[in-house]
Amino acid sequence: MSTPATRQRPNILITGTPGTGKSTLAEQLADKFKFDFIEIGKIVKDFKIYTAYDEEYQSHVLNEEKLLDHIEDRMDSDSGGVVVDYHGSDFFPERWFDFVIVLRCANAILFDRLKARGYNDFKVRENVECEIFGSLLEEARDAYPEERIHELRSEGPTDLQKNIEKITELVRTWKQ
Ligand code: DAT
Repeated sequence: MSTPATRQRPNILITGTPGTGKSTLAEQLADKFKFDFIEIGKIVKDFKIYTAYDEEYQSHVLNEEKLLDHIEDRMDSDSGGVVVDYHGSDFFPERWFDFVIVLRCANAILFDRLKARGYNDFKVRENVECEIFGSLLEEARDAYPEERIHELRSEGPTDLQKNIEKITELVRTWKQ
């Protein structure tokens, strides 16, 4: 069983409302640090780790237990060095993550991104409301110690660069 105390490299969770830029950031971080990238949404689809399809949300309902089993060996390895991207945080074991990055985005920008993705009106509205209420930040705060959580703005290319720099610094000074 791996914990922040036993890990050689940190594990990073990138969370936030769909469309806030998680996979964009996570991919670049994994590439920069030579970390493994676990894109939960892709794994769920590729390995059919869901219980049903929700027509209204136009998405699969995640089988959380099966997903945890699927990634457990990698996440519980003391080598660490994993970037995980998911729009949820509270069902992962708390010990798995050294940094929990919560991306935030202005409603109008998020709206345009989700529309561009072809989401239906219901799904766009649900996600924009989720962002307005800060639901994913609250979820992270309920599940992880405050010092591991970093709320970062993700609205434009400058933010992306700043966020990469900020997380690079966190990784560099980790355990110092
Ligand atoms: P998520 O993985 O959270 O669903 P994404 O990484 O797929 O989000 O990004 C959604 C869209 O927004 C995509 O078209 C890329 C764009 N995007 C992401 N981060 C951005 C940023 N910092 N500046 C401008 N556009 C960004």
